[in-house]
Amino acid sequence: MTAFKSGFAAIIGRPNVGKSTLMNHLIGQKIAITSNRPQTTRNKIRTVLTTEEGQIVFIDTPGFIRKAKNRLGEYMSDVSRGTLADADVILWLVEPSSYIGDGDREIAGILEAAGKPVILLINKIDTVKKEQLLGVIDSWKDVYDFAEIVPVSGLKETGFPDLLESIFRYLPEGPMLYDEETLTDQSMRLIASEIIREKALLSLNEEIPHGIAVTIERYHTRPDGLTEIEASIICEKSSHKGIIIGKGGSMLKRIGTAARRELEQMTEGRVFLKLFVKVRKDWRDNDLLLRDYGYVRSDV
Ligand SMILES: Nc1nc2c(ncn2[C@@H]2O[C@H](COP(=O)(O)OP(=O)(O)OP(=O)(O)O)[C@@H](O)[C@H]2O)c(=O)[nH]1
Ligand SMILES: [Mg+2]
Repeated sequence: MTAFKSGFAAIIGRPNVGKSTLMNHLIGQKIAITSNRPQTTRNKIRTVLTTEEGQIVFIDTPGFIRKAKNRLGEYMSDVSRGTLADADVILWLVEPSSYIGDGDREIAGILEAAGKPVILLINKIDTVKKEQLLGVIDSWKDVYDFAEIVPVSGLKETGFPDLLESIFRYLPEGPMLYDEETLTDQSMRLIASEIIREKALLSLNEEIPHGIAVTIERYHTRPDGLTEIEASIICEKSSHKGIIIGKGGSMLKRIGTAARRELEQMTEGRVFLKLFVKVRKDWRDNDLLLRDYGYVRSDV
């Protein structure tokens, strides 16, 4: 019997490479929202995987961006960088492509300074042929002094046994950090706000999704099991408000129905969801509003 291990594995990389999808599939439950739009994740999200070998606390992070366009972007950038200090091992996810951009080189520089073991995860290998993959590994291996390189597909759950084995190699011996049943540090209230944001991201086009936040005004589970949720979708302009509500309320209804269905699955009960839309001009550059919406610097 080897000793029980425990520690933190930070999941980092450029936007949209599949960090949140990978984490959800590793723990076997959707906790972090995902979408095909870059910069979906805005905060760090901890989830826990407990096996016989040990306990891995995954930390999902916002994608690394080179230049933030507003205060929210700066905040997200700080969250990503700040996470490195807490990690025992860093999982750097990349697309299965031989192209290595300036953003990737910048990440390599940041990791150099952090001085932690880094496992390169070549993700989304379901989208490339085996022959191509060898070329991709070859292009990446000199970008950084990687502890290991592991090809995976978060979506198809390919390469997971190898990945877990690699992660455990870099975790110290230690006790359980969370009790065995714990899956995440996220409250249901927070998860609910994120699910609503995800459905808005998926339903809306163009620039609007980046400018929205969701706040939960009321979250109450009645004795009969029905959960009542009132939430506001915050946007930046009144023209956006019209689009979010849609013709005769059709867009808001679509977002609400999709969110309610997923919330009902999660809570295993009925959900009554009431959505409002509010305009808060330029909230992404307003420190007070950022705090109100859960982007709190002291948490970084
Ligand atoms: N084919 C394929 N698609 C994937 C895989 N993993 C993620 N995706 C897709 O890639 C897109 C981005 O996934 P996310 O998990 O939201 O990516 P992320 O890195 O967390 O993105 P940010 O939070 O914006 O930084 C989504 O459309 C996913 O469905 C994979 O293994 N294979
Ligand atoms: Mg994400």
